[in-house]
Amino acid sequence: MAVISRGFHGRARDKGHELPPGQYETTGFPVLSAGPTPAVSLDDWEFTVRTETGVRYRWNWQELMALPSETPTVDIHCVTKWSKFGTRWQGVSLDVLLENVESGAEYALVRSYGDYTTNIPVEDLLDGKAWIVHRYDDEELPAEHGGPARLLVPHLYFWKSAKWVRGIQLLDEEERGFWESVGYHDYGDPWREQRYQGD
Ligand SMILES: Nc1nc2c(c(=O)[nH]1)N[C@H]1C(S)=C(S)[C@@H](COP(=O)(O)O)O[C@H]1N2
Ligand SMILES: [Mo]
Repeated sequence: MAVISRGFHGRARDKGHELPPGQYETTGFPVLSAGPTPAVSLDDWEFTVRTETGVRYRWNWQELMALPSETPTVDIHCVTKWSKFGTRWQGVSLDVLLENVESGAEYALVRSYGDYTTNIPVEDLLDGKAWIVHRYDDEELPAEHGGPARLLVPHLYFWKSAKWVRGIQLLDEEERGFWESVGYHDYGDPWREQRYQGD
């Protein structure tokens, strides 16, 4: 007798992709920016990690390019309810960037050129879950999608994936970012539908 798992049949699956609750699939790539697209030249670009004790670690563009990169293909989920399956990126894992950073901090506040911020627990940046990406679909990352480089943290709602990333501040206590301080969820897990504070 065939044993069929109810869970398997009860879920909408498309080539292994799954939609979190309340989301719909889009095949386009919407642009969502809270302000103007900042112009950052590669000569001036730098990425800074600042620890809870004030120690700074910096990478310029050449130094970022010299680090080993990965090519994650991931599904992304925006809190405005679109999801996009199978997006292809190239960038440096945060495991590589944070490897030699001495810190015991649990929280991170990610900062962008143009002053956008978002808060993420440090553990959600580690173990292959987050990248600083500089290429999308085999091309340089377009400025409207966060080029020269953006954070990619696909297991959280896409507002956590800060475009035009310029640094990460490590903190002992959580500080809220741009959307979190106006009511969006501190963590933002799409699978638990954590859209707003209190969800
Ligand atoms: N710096 C910055 N990063 C940002 C945003 C922003 O307004 N500024 N918007 C966020 C939101 S709400 C989403 S859904 C994604 C959108 O990325 P996209 O424009 O490449 O689709 O970027 C996130 N990162
Ligand atoms: Mo979003």
